Amino acid sequence: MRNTDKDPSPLLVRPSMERRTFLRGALAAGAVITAFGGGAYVLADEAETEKARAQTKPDGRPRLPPRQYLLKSLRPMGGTEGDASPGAFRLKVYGEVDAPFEIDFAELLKMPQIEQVCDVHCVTRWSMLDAAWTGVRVSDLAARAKVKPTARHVIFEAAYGYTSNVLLREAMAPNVLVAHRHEGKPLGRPHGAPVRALVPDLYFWKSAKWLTGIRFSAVDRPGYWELRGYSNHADPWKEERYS
Ligand SMILES: Nc1nc2c(c(=O)[nH]1)N[C@H]1C(S)=C(S)[C@@H](COP(=O)(O)O)O[C@H]1N2
Ligand SMILES: [Mo]
Repeated sequence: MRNTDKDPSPLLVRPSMERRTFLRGALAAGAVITAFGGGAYVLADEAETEKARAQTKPDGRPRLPPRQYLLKSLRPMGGTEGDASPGAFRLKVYGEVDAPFEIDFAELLKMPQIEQVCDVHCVTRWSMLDAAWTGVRVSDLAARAKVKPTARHVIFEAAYGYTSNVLLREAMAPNVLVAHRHEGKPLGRPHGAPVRALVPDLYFWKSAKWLTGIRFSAVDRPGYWELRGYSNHADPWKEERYS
């Protein structure tokens, strides 16, 4: 499989970090940066960043993981887009389960809907705080599929073969969703419309856009970025960036 050239993937962005740091120093906060091939994004101001750095999460971890800076909105990071129409959407939930199933968009909306505000952290060092999302808990999908006790891993499957792997234990966290709304609107196409995974506590590449399947597995299956030098686990607070 391939990702488009346009994709400012972690791999492509990594060598340009010094330039990014330079830009950050050189530009006024709030400046709209139009990145080559990557879409526009807006930096948060220093005051917001300092405020976030001073905060801690309820479990004592700092609000902002090490060496992250703030954006005011998600930065579209590219990837090969799937079919964005809700009408075409099917989600396959299968693998190490007793009751595999497939649902369409209308059926997804009939499941319990979670509205949550959370932070996300990209390995290219931007974070976005307090983003509003709506979706269905992966744990609710797992319960419906009757996941077998032998399952240990969740593989998120997306358009054009993109996958990401998450430990089952971590994917069952209440803040892990398949999300279809962001900031009060249907998910935008660059952000994975109609449905993406949302795993807020791991680097954002685990949050597969244009989601097509959730596969439960007894064995681990490193995904697209995990096979290309990125951490298998991807905990932003431990700075698990590369493998
Ligand atoms: N299907 C798919 N999902 C993907 C990617 C991708 O290339 N393809 N990129 C990942 C990466 S590296 C990041 S940082 C986030 C970016 O999400 P955003 O474009 O909504 O900011 O999506 C993740 N999900
Ligand atoms: Mo990323």
